[in-house]
Amino acid sequence: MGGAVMNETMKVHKQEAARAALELVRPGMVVGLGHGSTVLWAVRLLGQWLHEGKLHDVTTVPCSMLVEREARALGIPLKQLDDVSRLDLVLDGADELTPNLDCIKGGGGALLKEKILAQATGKLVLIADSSKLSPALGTHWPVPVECIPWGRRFQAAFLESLGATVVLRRDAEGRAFQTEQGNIILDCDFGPIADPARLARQLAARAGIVEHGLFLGMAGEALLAGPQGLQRLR
Ligand code: ABF
Repeated sequence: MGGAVMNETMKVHKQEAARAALELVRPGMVVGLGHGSTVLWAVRLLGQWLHEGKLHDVTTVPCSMLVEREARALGIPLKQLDDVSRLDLVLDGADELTPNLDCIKGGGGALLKEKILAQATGKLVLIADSSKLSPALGTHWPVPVECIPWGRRFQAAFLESLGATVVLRRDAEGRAFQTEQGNIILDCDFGPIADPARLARQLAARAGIVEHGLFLGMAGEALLAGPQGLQRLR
């Protein structure tokens, strides 16, 4: 399948997953918004539904400036996390996920604030193209590790000692990518990870590592769209 056809097909799947997630939104809800293109499709559809009156009285809490800009441009009510007392639902994407809903996130660089949102709600719903489903985390996607810039070479050496091939994430201009918090990201290719929980503990214990992209046991549901239609994993 050619790249353009693949992209168009994946776009349709992401839109399908986003639509299915919006069916979970009820009037009066406070909904956290993660980052990524699938969430952006949900934001665009939410804006349309609010405009058409299909939905009303929804407040969103975006976790990235990019998604916040899109929500604001569409007239979607939004608040900062510290201005709400609860998050009824969080919609977010994933880079790779396993059938038990563990996932790797952070391909878009927003993993820290995404994980804050994920831990602030009782209902994290992942939305993705079904191609993100994998037998083991790390099969198709590196684990993003957000570090403070100071001492990054020592962090890279530590991550290599855990078995990773480490790449400093760069922006389009070739500069070290900066997260919204001013940190760097080391993309760590471990290959298929036999014990994600153990790796997560090792990463969390390391001074200088701010956050990592292993989201384990956090999602309550995943809506995956693909050639076989919509899959709902719980
Ligand atoms: C965000 O969405 C990130 O954690 C993840 O990297 C990205 C997935 O992007 P997309 O929805 O564009 O596939 O949640």
